[in-house]
Amino acid sequence: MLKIYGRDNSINVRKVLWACVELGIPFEREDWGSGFRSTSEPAFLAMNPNAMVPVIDDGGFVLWESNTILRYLAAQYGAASLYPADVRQRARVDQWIDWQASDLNRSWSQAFMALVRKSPDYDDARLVAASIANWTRYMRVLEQQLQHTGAYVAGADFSLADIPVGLSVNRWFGTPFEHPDLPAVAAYYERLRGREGFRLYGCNGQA
Ligand SMILES: N[C@@H](CCC(=O)N[C@@H](CS)C(=O)NCC(=O)O)C(=O)O
Repeated sequence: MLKIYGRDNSINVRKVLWACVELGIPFEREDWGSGFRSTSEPAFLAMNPNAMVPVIDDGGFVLWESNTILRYLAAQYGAASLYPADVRQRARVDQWIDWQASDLNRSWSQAFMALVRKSPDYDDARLVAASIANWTRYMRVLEQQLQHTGAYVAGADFSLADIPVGLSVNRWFGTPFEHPDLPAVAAYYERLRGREGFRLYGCNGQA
């Protein structure tokens, strides 16, 4: 059975858990990471030298990096609807997965660490304001895209990209500051609530 290593309050672990629900993959999970077993233990470092969760072990095939894990699971467990075989459609899904990891995810870190984690190391009002401004700029890009598709981030159908992007929208609404009105994002969030994977793993953690 697929083994998942990582605490389920981590946004990156929750991506994998949500994907397993979408793909109907049974799994076992072990708690590792902040608050649980340390990822600096040699046994964990042997699986992921970055000391980060999630890691999966699929019948001896060990893999880390959450978005790579999503792509692997979709390809291996055959949900073409989540990760299309058509090269251009697949590239569109990849575009939004990579955008979430490289741009959106980076934009919120200062604001999230200060306002949700309440970490004194991040408590700099000027930097928090800059982070919110940058985060909002990316969320407006998402708003525009969702207005265009009228449904999901890569088009009319739910895809693998909606997992990282949906978790990001959860983080947006869960971070306390004055949010601008983004009606297509709000409607998207409601649409995601209809999915079992989102209800189970999309909105239950803090990380
Ligand atoms: N690029 C990595 C980032 C993973 C990451 O940042 N994981 C965090 C939790 S969200 C972590 O392992 N933190 C250390 C810990 O929990 O001990 C991925 O997407 O898998």
